[in-house]
Amino acid sequence: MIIVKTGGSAITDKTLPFTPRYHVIKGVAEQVSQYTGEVIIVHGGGSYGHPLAKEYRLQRGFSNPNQVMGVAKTRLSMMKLNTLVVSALIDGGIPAVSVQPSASFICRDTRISACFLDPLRNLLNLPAVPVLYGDVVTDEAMGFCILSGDQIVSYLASVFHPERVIFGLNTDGLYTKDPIHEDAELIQSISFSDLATISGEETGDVTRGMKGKLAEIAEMAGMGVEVNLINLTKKGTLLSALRGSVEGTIITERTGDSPGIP
Ligand code: IP8
Repeated sequence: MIIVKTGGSAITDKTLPFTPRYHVIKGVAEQVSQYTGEVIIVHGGGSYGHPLAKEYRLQRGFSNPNQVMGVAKTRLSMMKLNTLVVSALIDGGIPAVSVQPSASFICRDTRISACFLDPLRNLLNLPAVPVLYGDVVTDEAMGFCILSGDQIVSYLASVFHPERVIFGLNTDGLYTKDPIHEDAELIQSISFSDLATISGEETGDVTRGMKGKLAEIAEMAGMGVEVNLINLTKKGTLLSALRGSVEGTIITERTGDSPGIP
């Protein structure tokens, strides 16, 4: 099995609210349709999730009854983006089936504390391609919280032990520092233990951008899963990665020196 996370910054234009990048979503569908192995897809929120979550301060949980309308609007918005993604996958000939995270996961203090994954398991057995997404879910301590697609991915990795997890970004992979700096260099390979030396930037997302992503990736250490970071906005990178040829960053259990860090 391979779990693919399609990042919200790649599949939406984050500078404009509620703006999908249709060509990237269609590209994902075209590439996944050419891969015959078992896949779970999880997508991020991008401009369908983060602006609303921020407006209603959903990431800190319940403090005000007015936020409940924000919960409703954010869920609806994520369902709209999910419908676009699932429709493109179906148009590409993939039996993609939406799995609503807010109906299958519960959090406690923003971390997944309970879930019901039998429907997802049954879908895999059919075999269908389950499609999940970052969502606003109920939280036993905080009322509600934002559950990032990245946390869903690391949780599913701990349950299903995929051989690989692929994160599709709008940059080429992991850099030695924020790629806005000219001397930032792309890291081709790094171990989970060396990840802590990389200071991922916070992009203003409610789920903390690359910093949050790196924290979730670190959760996968010791699971024996290889993590790949690729640029989803570049043609063919997803299919290559699905087939084992990664143009981007490879994160593995390997310890010791990291020759991939320039
Ligand atoms: O983009 C966030 O998911 P992410 C989802 O995977 C919402 O961090 C609702 C903001």
